[in-house]
Amino acid sequence: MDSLVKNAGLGDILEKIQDGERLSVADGMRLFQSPDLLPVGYLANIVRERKNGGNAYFIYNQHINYSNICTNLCKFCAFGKDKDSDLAYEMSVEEVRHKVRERLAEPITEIHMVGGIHPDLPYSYYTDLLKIIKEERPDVHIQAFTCVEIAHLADVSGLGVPGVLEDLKKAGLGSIPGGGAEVFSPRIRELTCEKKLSGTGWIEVAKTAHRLGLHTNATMLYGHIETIEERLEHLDMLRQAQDETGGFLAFIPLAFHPKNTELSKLSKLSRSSGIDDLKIIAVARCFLDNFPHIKAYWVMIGQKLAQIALSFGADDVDGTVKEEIITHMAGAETEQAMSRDQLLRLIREAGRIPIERDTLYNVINSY
Ligand code: V47
Repeated sequence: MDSLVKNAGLGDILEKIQDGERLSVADGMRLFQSPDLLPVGYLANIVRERKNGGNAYFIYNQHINYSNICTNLCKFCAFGKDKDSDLAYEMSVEEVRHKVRERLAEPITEIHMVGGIHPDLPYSYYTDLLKIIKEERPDVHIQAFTCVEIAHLADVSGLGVPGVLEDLKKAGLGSIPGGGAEVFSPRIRELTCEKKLSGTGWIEVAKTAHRLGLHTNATMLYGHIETIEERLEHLDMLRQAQDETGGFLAFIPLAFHPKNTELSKLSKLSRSSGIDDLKIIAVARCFLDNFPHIKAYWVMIGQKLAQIALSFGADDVDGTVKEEIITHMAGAETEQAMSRDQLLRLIREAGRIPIERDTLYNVINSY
């Protein structure tokens, strides 16, 4: 395989990776531009193996999207709706309690909860959500509110970002998911989500969370109008932030799903290819040398490709999920949930050891 990598003109990058040397942005560009997927995957697999050995992680989790009402109305999003839309919804705190209660018999360790940027819900609604989840399931880890929602809540509460994070922590927040990052480039934000928190704003919220002891994840929404330069710029900003704080747990590339989105009405866009899905995971694994985990989120790329991604740099496939709305509103054809047995099979068949983890990657069970 080493000769295959050299024949692909990537011999110097192989040497860097073998020596544990950091890749430059130019190296990352060459990996993206390489027409040879297998050598890029091989490089990523070296990094994955060094960091995570034979382990591949999953989690028993539940997703709750408390409301899709959103003032940002990003052009790539089919989930967010105007308050007056027929498709708008908003769960009451008691409805969220019910959602948690109806699954108390399951060994759920994480509740992943995000929503839109709501124009008029009071701050107490958000702290009440956290409190009632903890009342129903005291031991669950709540991973909730993207950096974009946190910035919004900092405004609504008047507490500022550090203040709101401390307050949400007291109410039960355990960590912050990676959504809302999209592509940090001001050009992409201007064209697709001009009302949203800026890329540097997103990074600042994440770094503030890290400094207050809250871990966060990071995502990148790819496969629409972004260039590979903009992908690398995004990854570089994440790598620099991680150098400063060390608080990111996982990077999760999110494949753009065009159905029902404004962006697909403006220009003809199709789903990302399998090659691009794998390449982005592999380049991220090679480039983000300070991220412990790269997640192949099966909801976005399908169970089969997520399985293969475990040989292209990914060491995590996310979890049971149930039930996913954001990507399904945009045309995802994947299931809305996976069982633990299905996840075990997916991972075992990929030649990895299935590790059920909690949100912070503590081992719950090694199978
Ligand atoms: O923030 C919106 C993205 C995100 C579309 O942190 C879209 O572990 C594809 O962030 N096609 C929400 N993606 C999902 C998310 C996430 C999911 C699973 C695990 C974690 C984690 C984070 O989905 C949004 C946005 O970036 N999104 N619209 C779309 N049409």
